[in-house]
Formats: sequence, C-alpha cells, structure tokens
Amino acid sequence: MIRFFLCKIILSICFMGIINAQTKVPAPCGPVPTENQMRWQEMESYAFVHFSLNTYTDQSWGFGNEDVKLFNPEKSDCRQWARICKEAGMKGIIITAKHHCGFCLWPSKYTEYSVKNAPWKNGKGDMVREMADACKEYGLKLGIYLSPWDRNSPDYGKPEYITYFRNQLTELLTNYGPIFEVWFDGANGGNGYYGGANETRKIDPKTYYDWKNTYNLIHKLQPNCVIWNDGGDRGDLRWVGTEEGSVGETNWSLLNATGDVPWNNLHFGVENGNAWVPAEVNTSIRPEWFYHPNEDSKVKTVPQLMDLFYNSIGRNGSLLLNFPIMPNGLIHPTDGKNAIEFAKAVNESFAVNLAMNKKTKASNVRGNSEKFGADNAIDAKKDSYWATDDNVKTASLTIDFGKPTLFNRFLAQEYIRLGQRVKAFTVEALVDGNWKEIARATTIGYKRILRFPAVQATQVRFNVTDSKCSPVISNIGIYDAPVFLNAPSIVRNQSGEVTITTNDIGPIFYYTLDGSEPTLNSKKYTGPFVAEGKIEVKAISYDPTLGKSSPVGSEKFDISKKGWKLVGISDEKAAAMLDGDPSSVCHQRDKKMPIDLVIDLGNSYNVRGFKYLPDQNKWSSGIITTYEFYVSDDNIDWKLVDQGEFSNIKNNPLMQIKTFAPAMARYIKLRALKNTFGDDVAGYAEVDVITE
Ligand code: FUL
Repeated sequence: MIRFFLCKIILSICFMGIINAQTKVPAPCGPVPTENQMRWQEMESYAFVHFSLNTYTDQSWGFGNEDVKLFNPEKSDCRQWARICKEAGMKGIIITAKHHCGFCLWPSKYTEYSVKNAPWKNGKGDMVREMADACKEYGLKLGIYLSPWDRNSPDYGKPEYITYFRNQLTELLTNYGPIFEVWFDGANGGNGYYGGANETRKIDPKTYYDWKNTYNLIHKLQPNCVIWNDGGDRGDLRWVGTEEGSVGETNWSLLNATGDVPWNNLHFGVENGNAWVPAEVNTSIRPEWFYHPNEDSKVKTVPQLMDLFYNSIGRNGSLLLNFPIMPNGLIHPTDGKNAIEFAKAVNESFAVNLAMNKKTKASNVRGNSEKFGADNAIDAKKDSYWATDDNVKTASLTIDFGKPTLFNRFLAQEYIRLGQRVKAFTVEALVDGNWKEIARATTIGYKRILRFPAVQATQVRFNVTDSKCSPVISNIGIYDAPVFLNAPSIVRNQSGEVTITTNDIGPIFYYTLDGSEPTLNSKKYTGPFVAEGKIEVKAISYDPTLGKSSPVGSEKFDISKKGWKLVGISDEKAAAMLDGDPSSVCHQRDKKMPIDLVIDLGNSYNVRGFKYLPDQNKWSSGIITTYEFYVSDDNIDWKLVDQGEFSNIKNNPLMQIKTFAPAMARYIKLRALKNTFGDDVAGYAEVDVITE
C-alpha cells in the first residue's frame, strides 16, 4: 500500500514537471538575434543616399582623380532628404560618407580629398553633420557607408591604409552621435588613381582589412551599431546576393559563422546555420545608385516599390532603399513623390487586420496555458505569442471571421527572440463550407507576407506543416489590400515593331508617340505596330473592371536599326542583340580578348554615345567590364571615342549608357577588353547607339 502511494506521488511529481516544463517559455531553437539585430530588424525600412563626385561626372564609380572642385551642390538640403524619408515611413538614413573614389563628404583630418577643398560652402561644409542634424530633427537614425576600397588614397593596398581607414571610421563614429549601422561595400581593390600611381592594386578582403580589430573599434565606439559587410568578414547582417531588390522566398536568418558564403546562402540563408545573420535587401529607387539625368523616367513606380516591399520586408528581410542625390543637392521630385506614395500604399494595404478580435482555435496550445494561447497571435502585441508543446512540429491555428470576408494577403511573424523555426506552412480558406488551400510557403522569420487573388471566406486556417522546433507565432494578419496596376513595358525590335506588354491580367493599353502623357483618350493599343526612327513611346494600362490605370511606362528609341549589319557575325546570332528583348543574348566565344563587335549602321550618323545591356544571367560568361569604343567611316580607319569600365555590372547588370563628344560614324566598334569571368567571351543582350 505504502509502495502504491509512493509510486503515485512520484508519478504526479513527474507529470507536474512535464506540465511545468510546458508552461515555461520554449527554449531557444538554434541561434537567436542580439539586441542590436532585434532593434535593426524592427526598423524594417530605411534609406541610402548616394552622393559624391560621381554625381557630377555621371559615373557609377569614380577613379579617384576626379576634381574636388566639382562638388558644389548649390541647393543642398539634408532636411529635404530626411523629410522625404520620414514621410516615406523609413526609420533611418545611411549616407555614403566615402564611396570608392575616396572623396569624403565630411572634412576628414586625414585627407585633402574632401568637402574642405570643395567650393561648396567655401570649404566649410560638412554633409555628414548636416545629415546627422536632419536625422535628429526628423527622428531618424543615422548610418554610415564608408567604402573600404579607396581609389584616391596613395596608401591603398599597403598596411598604412588600415590606419587611415580606422582613423576615418573613428571620426565618423565619434563626432556625429549614435550610428545604427555601418556599411562596408564588397567592391574591393582594382585599378585606380592611388595618389597618381594610376595602377591596379589587388588585396585579399579577408585578410587585408584585419576586420576583427576594426569590429572591436566599432563595438567600442558605437556599441549599439550593426555591421554590414560584404567585403570578406561576416558582420551582423548579410547581403542578399543581388541589388535588384529581392531576397529568397525561403529566407533563413542564419548563416555559418566561418567559411565562404556561396551565393545561395546569401540569398536564402542556411537552415542549420550556426550564426544569426539576417538579410538586408539593398536596391535603388532608380536603376543606378548615383544620380544620372537619363534615368529621370526610370524611377521605380508605386507598383514596382510594392513588389519590392513584398520581396524584402514580406520575406523576412529589411529594405534599404537608395535615393540618388542630384547635383544641386536635392532628391529628384519624382523619386520623393513615388517613395511617399509607396508608403501610403503600404499603409492602406495593411490598415485593417481582419483577424483582429476574431475567434481563434489552435490544434495545440503549450501546456494548455492561456499564456501561450492562439489569441496571442492576433493581439497586436509583439511580445506575446501562440506556442505549442515542445514535441509538436505541425499545428494549426484557425481564425473565424463569423461572416464571409474578402481578403488577399496573409501575414505571419515568428517570435524570433526564440529563434527561427518554421520550415513550411499553408493557408486554407473556408469557402462555401469547404476548406481550400489558397497559399503555401516555406520560411516565416520576423515577417512573411503572402499575396494571392482575393478570396471570400468565413474562416482561415494557418497550418505549420514542418518546423525545426515547436512553432512560436507572435502575429497573424489578414488583409484586403488594394490592387495596383504595373506600368506597361515597351520594346521595339529591329524591324521597328513596337510591342506593349504587362504582367497584369486583362488591362487595355493607351499610348502616345510624341512624348505627351497618355490618357484614356489616347490611341488604344490593338497589337504591335511599326514606329521607326527617334521616338518616345509612353503608355498606360487600364483595367475597366477595377476602373484603375497604371503609372506611365515610357521608352525612348533612337535611330532605326533596320539597316544595321553585324560585321563578321551571322544575322541569326545578331538578331538577339538587336531585338529589344533583354532575355535573348548573342555571345562571341570563338575569339581571344580583346573581342570586337563591329556594326555597320547603314548610314552615317552623328553618334554621341552607346548602350550595352549585358547578359541578364549573372552566372553566364561574357559580361563585359572594360571596354573601348571606336567609330569609323569606312571600317578601316578607326577613331577611339570612349573607353572605361562598366563599374558595377557584376552586381547590377543594368543597361550601361556611355556618352562622349559627338563623332560621325557609319561603323561602330565595341571592343571588350575584360569580362567578369576573366575569360575570352563577350556577350550582348542589347546594343544601341545614341545619336545627336
Ligand atoms: C555596390 C557599390 O559598388 C555601388 O556603387 C553602391 O554603392 C552599392 C550600394 O554597393 O556594391
């Protein structure tokens, strides 16, 4: 009898132990974010501003010999930048204190190559100070971009440079108040001015900068700052492997602490990585990072910015959106307007969480305790969550609207302080009494948002179908977001045939050919049409059922390519580079570098520039990085009219636009000197000329 009671007591102690364990907060699952990473993650969106001597030379990367006297932004106003960023819902601004050219936006004690020798404010200006003050006024955090690569410094490549670099970092981290992020660009070493040496200096980014001690310095001077580094050492945050504005649909905030980081890991993270290194999606509101007037009509539109939002913040990343500053020192009105309208569109999309205050039911609740109940996922509190018992890896949470409700977005957040757990989930809707799967995805992390066609349902079921540890969900949101139509894309092929398209289903297009803004009274598009010579096509799409039209899509075309002939390349191959289609590519693989592309324009033109679109597949060879451009009247005597580099083409394979002093040409020659792979292939998705 005594034995029986003893057993009972022991059993109930054990059972209470289990219950107790299950009412305790779940143990962390793998690596977790630091407080600095948490603070950073919750910022969600912040801005970059790119401003330097490049702004005045129309370059992407300066060589380091550009004249400081060029820097004179007569209307410069960091308060305008801060106001726009604030209105655009951003939480901070990272300023390019020093880009690769080495020019400093603050009067550094350690170099003459700075604002102190520029005409701007008679050398008394300090752009970093003005930025810091404006951020303070608008309640924004300040971040610093300091390029490790310095094409001006005579010491770059030598040990002395590291002292110089750290001295500059110290100036920036001690004189301008709290810094939330420092940004170390991955572009490192190559040719440059280097104090007049004009040579190529190669370094190993992993060892040259002695990052460990640089990080110690940062931690000492700015303990609350996160470090972004794509230049050889894992910092607190990671690049996502592209500057186009998206991170993988599967996105783990984990990486391995040591070893090389292959592209896939940058883009998707590592499920079982042993360090917390979340993704920052960096991209520009225009194609390029610095201001180029020819991109005034290429500013990302609200629908494009919304895509960016879903592909970054909606995929467990943060969004670092760049504003190129114009030579006068201001953000272009279109960039400002689109960014602010974008913020309004986000607010409108997520204004009402339809799940809020609705009846919930969970398949399992940790220790059956209210503390971990399903209601915690819809209470809008970031520190409460729905959690299940430890042994549970698949679980469902149902939200009952109580009446048919229309929605097209589903949002989920994990309580990442306890690690990232969910590997896969589905969303089902109860439509006319039947459960129907409406979306499925992989990871969640800090925030995941799914888009799907609008559905009307009485209940929604969120199913975690696979998880590394028991799921811990802090927030569920269901929304009915407005639909935005994309600006149409416009292409012209070699025969002069213009085609207008969109990814949206069902809209009608209206267009103009004289540069005027299209309206519903403009010409209706009924299919491809021929429009030769120099024209500007502008088009909108309109959806009659929504009663909505899109932003304007526009494209400027130069002389007709109808009579163009490629010298020494078959017409069939050539078609790919003249067809206006960025996805078709022509490669020259049978020659040794330098590889020439010679085109007979059919007639003589006053040529003042050329355009080169590289292969859009960054894994393929043939993306030219260094070039020369020649013109000729007879295909015998050639005149060199331009040479240089397609600076950032590897990370950002954009249309490269180069202009030069006008020269008469019947023949043009693009000479490829080097490509990103260092082999003997030259590839061309599109080639065009710019004429007077
Ligand atoms: C790149 C740089 O090379 C670009 O010029 C730009 O600064 C961008 C943010 O990072 O890698």
